[in-house]
Amino acid sequence: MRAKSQELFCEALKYIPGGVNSPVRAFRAVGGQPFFVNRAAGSRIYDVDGNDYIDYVGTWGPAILGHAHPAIIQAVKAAAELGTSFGVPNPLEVKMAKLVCSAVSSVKKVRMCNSGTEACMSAIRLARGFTKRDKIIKFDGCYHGHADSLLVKAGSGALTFGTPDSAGVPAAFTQHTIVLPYNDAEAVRAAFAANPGQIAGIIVEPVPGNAGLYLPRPGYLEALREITQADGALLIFDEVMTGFRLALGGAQTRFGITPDLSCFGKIIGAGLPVGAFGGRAEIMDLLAPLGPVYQAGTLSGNPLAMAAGLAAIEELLRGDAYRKLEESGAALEEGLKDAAKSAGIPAQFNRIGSMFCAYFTSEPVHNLADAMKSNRDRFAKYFHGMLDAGVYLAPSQFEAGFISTAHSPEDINATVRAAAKAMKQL
Ligand code: HOZ
Repeated sequence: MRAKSQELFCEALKYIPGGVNSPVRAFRAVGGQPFFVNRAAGSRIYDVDGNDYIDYVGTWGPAILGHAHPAIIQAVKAAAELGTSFGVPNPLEVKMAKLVCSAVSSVKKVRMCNSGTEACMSAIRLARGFTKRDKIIKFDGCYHGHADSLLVKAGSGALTFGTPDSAGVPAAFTQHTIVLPYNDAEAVRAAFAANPGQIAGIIVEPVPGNAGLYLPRPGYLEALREITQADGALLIFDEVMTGFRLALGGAQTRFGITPDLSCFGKIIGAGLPVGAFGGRAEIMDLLAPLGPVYQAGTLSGNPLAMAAGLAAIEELLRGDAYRKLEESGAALEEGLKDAAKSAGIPAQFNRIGSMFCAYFTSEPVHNLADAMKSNRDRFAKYFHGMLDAGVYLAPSQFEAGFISTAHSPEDINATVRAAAKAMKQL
């Protein structure tokens, strides 16, 4: 059925570790082999074998407008005609910085980089430089990219493949990382009480989307804000997934919290490699060349990436994208819940806006320990059932799904029909 993909994968295995350039793509968590895609448009991706799929991975978040949106393609083409990289400032960087600062009110200054990993790594360095403290708090199951000090009880591929604490990271590099359960404000209070004046900051995905998806309990993010403020530590929101997705101003706008620093990626580059971090001006001004915290990048502020991101954000500003995403999300949630119920399968469907995740457990999922109770064999069967019906979900229990504005009501209905069939076979 996917002979060409199989052939490519065999070839890839010879030259690329595991045959993939990012581990979750290898399908190891669900079994089988990845398919190879050579085209994507709107809500669909097309494999080299002539199959198409309704896509809920959306290139892991960036494709909020669907794939190959005409405004983005046009912007990238126009930028490419003028040169692919300059290594000196370009006007699009200024436009992007202004746009980010106006969309996210906590961000007074912003620096562009090349990935979410870079953004989080740099924000942590900046927090340490600003507070002159070493310790940081992260939460288990949260994933902030693959920088050494953050690969502790990490989510996403690290969790999927059972290496949440990666080999190759010296213990000394993570000795200042305190890991706590998510959604437990008392644990945070206790950590601050045990380490007074020593914690540089908390880094948190306000809505964790790298162990599936779960939501902050009412008051939890507020507590993080209050505790950090009282101790002189910084609150860093990793909005690589949620930024420009849950609202133009991200999760922080949706929940009404003002972090000190925020990290972005994904949508802000519209599918080109981009990250960004920003926040209070007096903190950001510690970055080189103004201050002593070093951070740099040859391709940072790349004109193609800026053009793509600007086109995406301008498109989001223009339409009623967030209303549409909410409607599609609600319809999908209702349909999938019904499908599980009529199949008699215990399942939790967590969703916020256009992000979602199904867990196969009868208990609500609020943190990593709850997420781990999901029946992963069942998830793998469900994944393949959906794939066979032409619906592509992330090939791991520990990833979120993403809906785009290109997903039509027909796409959602087709997905619900596929789920109803797949769930009956679990
Ligand atoms: N860590 C990414 C999702 N949370 C996966 C990236 C990829 O495989 O492209």
